[in-house]
Amino acid sequence: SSSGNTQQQHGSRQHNNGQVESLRTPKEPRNKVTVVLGAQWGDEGKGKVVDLLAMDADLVCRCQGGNNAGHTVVVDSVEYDFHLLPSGVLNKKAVSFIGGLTLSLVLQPPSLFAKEEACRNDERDKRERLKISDRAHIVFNFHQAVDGIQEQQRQLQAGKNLGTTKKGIGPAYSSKAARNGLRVCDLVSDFTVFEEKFRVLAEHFLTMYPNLNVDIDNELQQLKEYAERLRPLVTDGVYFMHKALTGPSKKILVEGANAALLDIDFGTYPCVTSSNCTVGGVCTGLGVPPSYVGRVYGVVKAYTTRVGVGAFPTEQDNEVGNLLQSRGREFGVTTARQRRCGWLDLVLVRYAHMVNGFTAIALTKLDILDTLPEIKVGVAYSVDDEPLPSFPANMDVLTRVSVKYETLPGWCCSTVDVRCFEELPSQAQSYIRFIEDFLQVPVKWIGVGKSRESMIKLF
Ligand code: 2SA
Ligand code: GDP
Ligand code: MG
Repeated sequence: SSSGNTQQQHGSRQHNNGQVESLRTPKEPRNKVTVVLGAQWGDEGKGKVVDLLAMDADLVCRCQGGNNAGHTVVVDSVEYDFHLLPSGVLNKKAVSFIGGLTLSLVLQPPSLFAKEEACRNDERDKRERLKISDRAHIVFNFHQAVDGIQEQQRQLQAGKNLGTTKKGIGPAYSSKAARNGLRVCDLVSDFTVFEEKFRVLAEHFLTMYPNLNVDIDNELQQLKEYAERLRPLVTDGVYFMHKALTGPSKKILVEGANAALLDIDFGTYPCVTSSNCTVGGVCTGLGVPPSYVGRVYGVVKAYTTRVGVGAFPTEQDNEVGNLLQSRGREFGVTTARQRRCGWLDLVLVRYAHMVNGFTAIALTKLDILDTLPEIKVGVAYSVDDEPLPSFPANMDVLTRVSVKYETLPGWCCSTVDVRCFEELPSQAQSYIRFIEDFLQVPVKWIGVGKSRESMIKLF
């Protein structure tokens, strides 16, 4: 019997060896994700690019930020604004996934249940088509109220606010980092435990901000209701993504919100948002291993805009800026604030490329430049006549840079009906080629209007 045992052990060892061998054979990641990221200060037209790519996607994910984002999609002359749901939700075949972002459950009514629901059919459809990660952090009423108070305090103390969207993003991410935040998994578990933690968190903010107006009991009552509405949509986000990445062939899209220069680590700190809006945020927000990150598309507006406070080297506080603002209808989608406008800053976009490693670029709003006889492009920075090798970390330095511009001829005719590169006026073609040469990244799409069709595909 002892020899029988040996054989058995030997046999199983051989079997294990076979498994080990096959584990050692390198395997290509199965369903890599395609990522769409803002390459400037936001509002580059990410929503439109995602909508276009989502037409044949199976899964569209948001991975960071919150309802500070405002993404516009125009289909059949109907304009949709998305704040929390991915812009791919218009494709009824795709599943929308809300991953590691801050989920606003601010009352009356929370964005998630508001007009975005209008895009959906019935309750059953919603359950199948919308999934929310159990690891998403929740933005509560007091987070939003504190955002407003902090902005007031910044203005009073240092004379400088950040120009936040006042959606509670900063305070909610602070709770996350302080490790007393509450997540979706807490909300849909034992409500008594959730209630206890919620009261502690609310009291914590009340201690810091005694004038804060919080109706804890009322909010808890509402949250209990929301928990029931959310429960069918909540899923283990990491396992959900793992199955999508390693299961049957799927087209997966990730929609970045905000943009590289608003990234908490790589943006124009402190005038930034509180999440990682660069490519790393895809991995940390969704639990996607880096080897599963496939194509990374940077969305670049043909000029630059910024909403909110902070340095903006190519800003044109003059007729050019006014023209870009009015022709481009540059107003915030979430707050209706007027966006500041200026020339395209390639130093900045090149910096965004250093961090994100763009596969290709979607250049939007080229049509807004149609009436300009000359177009300038920022190509280098210097401070006190000293050229800067790259994009400075220090906002005070960025405020003082002088920009070296290249002046390119305009085309002074409409591009809105153009649908292929060769039909663009030669000056517009040169503008695109200049950008590609400078960045050493190909331009894959050119936007010449708001609608889904107004997009020239180059390759
Ligand atoms: P927050 O609210 O804490 O994230 O604000 C911090 C900074 O981030 C900027 N930010 C944005 N910039 C451009 N677009 C955003 N979304 C909306 C839009 C903005 C709007 O699509 O138009 O409606 O005003 C967005 N969200 C945050 C913000 O201006 C602060 O500088
Ligand atoms: P996002 O936050 O990056 O999704 O961008 P927003 O939706 O906040 O802002 C972009 C605005 O530009 C929206 O009003 C879009 O409808 C519009 N838009 C996008 N691409 C183009 C384009 O190529 N031409 C024009 N004229 N408008 C565009
Ligand atoms: Mg926007």
